[in-house]
Parts: sequence; C-alpha cells; structure tokens
Amino acid sequence: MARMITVGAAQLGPIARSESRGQVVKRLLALLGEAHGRGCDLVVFPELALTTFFPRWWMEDQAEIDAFFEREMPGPETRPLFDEAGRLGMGFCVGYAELAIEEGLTRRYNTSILVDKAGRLVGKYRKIHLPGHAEHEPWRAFQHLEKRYFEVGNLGWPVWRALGGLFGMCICNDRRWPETYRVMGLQGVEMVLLGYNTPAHHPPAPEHDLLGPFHNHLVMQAGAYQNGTWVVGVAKCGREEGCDLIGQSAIIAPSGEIVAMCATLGDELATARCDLDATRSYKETVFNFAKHRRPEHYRLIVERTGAKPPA
Ligand code: CDV
Repeated sequence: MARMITVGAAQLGPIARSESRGQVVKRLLALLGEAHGRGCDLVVFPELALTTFFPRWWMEDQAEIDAFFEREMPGPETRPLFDEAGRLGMGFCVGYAELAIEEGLTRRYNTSILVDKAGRLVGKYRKIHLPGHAEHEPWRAFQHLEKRYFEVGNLGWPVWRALGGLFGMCICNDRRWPETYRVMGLQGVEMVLLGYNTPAHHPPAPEHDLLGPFHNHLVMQAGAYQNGTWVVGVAKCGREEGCDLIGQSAIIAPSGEIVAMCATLGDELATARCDLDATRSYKETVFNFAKHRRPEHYRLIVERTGAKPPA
C-alpha cells in the first residue's frame, strides 16, 4: 500500500525589519503558487515566518515588541494566505509569534499551526525548547532573546490526523532534542513539520559554528529514523539584518535519508512525493516500540546507578 503526499519545504530568505506583513505574505503566496504548480498537497513555511527574527534585538518598549506578534490567525494581513491555500486546495504549516489572552492574562508564544486543504485550523503547537537568554548580553554581536520574549509552550507535542496521515509539529531548537520526536513517535507520528532560524554563529560555543549545517541534518535525520517518521525541516536563512542564518531546508524519509534539499539561501521550494506508508517498515520492525522498547529498564538503570543530571 502507498499513501502518497507531495510536500513542499518553502524556505525563506532573509526578511528585513522594515518589511511589512503584506510584503512577506506576498512572498509566501509566490511559494504557495509554485508549490501548487509542482503538485504539492502541503507546504511548510519556517519558524516566525511573518517577520524578521526579532529576538536578536534587546527591546524594552512593549509596544515595539508586540508589533512582531499576531493577535489573531488569520488576521487581516494573513487572511490572503488562508484564502489562496483554500482556493488551491492545499494544506500549510506556518510559524509566527502568537499573542494570546489566556484566563485574562496576556501570553506570548513561538507558535506554528497546521491548516488543512479546506483552510481549517487542524492543530497548533507552541515551542517548548526556547534557546538563548532572557537578559541583555551586550558582548554578543546579536542577542538571542527567545527566553525574554516567549513563554514555554503549554500544548505538549500532540499529533493530528489530517491530509491522509498523522502529523506533528515542533519548532527550531526542539529539533535538537530526541524527546521531541519520541513523544510524537509514541503517538505514531508519520510526518513532523518544523521551521527554524539558526544563526550560523553560536556565540556561547563558536567552536560549533563549522559543524552547524552538519548538526542541523544530524538531529533531523536521527529523529526521522529512530521514530520511523518523515521530517520536513524548513529554514529562514541568509544574511538577515547582518546576521547569517543557515539554510539547507530538507525533506527527510523515515530511513533517515534526505530526499530533497534547498540549495540556496533565498526563497526556494524543495519538494518530494512522500509515501506515509514508508513509515511502517521502520515502525513495525527495528523501531517497533511495543515489541522492543524497554522504558522500565531505563528507570531501573537510573535508580540503581543514582544517575542524575550534573548540578
Ligand atoms: N531559533 C532557534 O531555536 N535557534 C536555535 C539556535 C539559537 C541554536 C537552534 O537550535 O537552531
């Protein structure tokens, strides 16, 4: 049996701070149109795809910060994306900064949503692993203030039945943590959708810089293979407001192999025809969790050795 879905990894080049939502949405629409021409059922856009990566700046004026957030989705500027995707009969996943009112309190999250072919919201994910720092660190050429501007996501890692398969989402730094994929893998996920903004330079450990592109693929390929799932990782990349972001958006098979990849650091679409049933050959054999996974022993080892994280 084959359950085919054609997926587009819609990589974005840099977004200038001065670029309006309307201008950015036009770029998303161009990629959506190209994806339609290439037969895509689903298009995946990057993390925080509607604005420049604003956590690189220390800001104190709340109104200035909130200008980067969406209060509703779709809102007036993002509505054309939903309308056009619905008209073309395509699903999409997009990341954005979300301002939500929960129990009377204002909350801010780094969020992504999955929308089906009819333009209906299928699922929402809020980033859990927020990297960087909360205080101003003037020694850095660029700040990475996700811990200042966002709260830790409170929706877990659910999976959703949509577009003929079982989908999950995570965002950027989440992709480096095995538990991200495993929580979704335990729910049978067949395709993980994720966007990223990954600076080429990592100030706390510049010795990692040369390995950045390798680590990017390493974690997504391992997450795919070890959970028998497709992974679609999509970058915002290039030199954005003087800060270099890595590209290499990729569509990765449950074998761990990259089947499509972007070659530039600009707006670019990589597509692949993905068989969701290709997940079965991994989920039913080497990564048959019910048959081979031994969580009770992991617990015993930790208890017997007194293993705990370093202080
Ligand atoms: N946006 C991110 O989450 N970026 C991180 C960087 C800061 C390491 C990442 O994991 O790519």
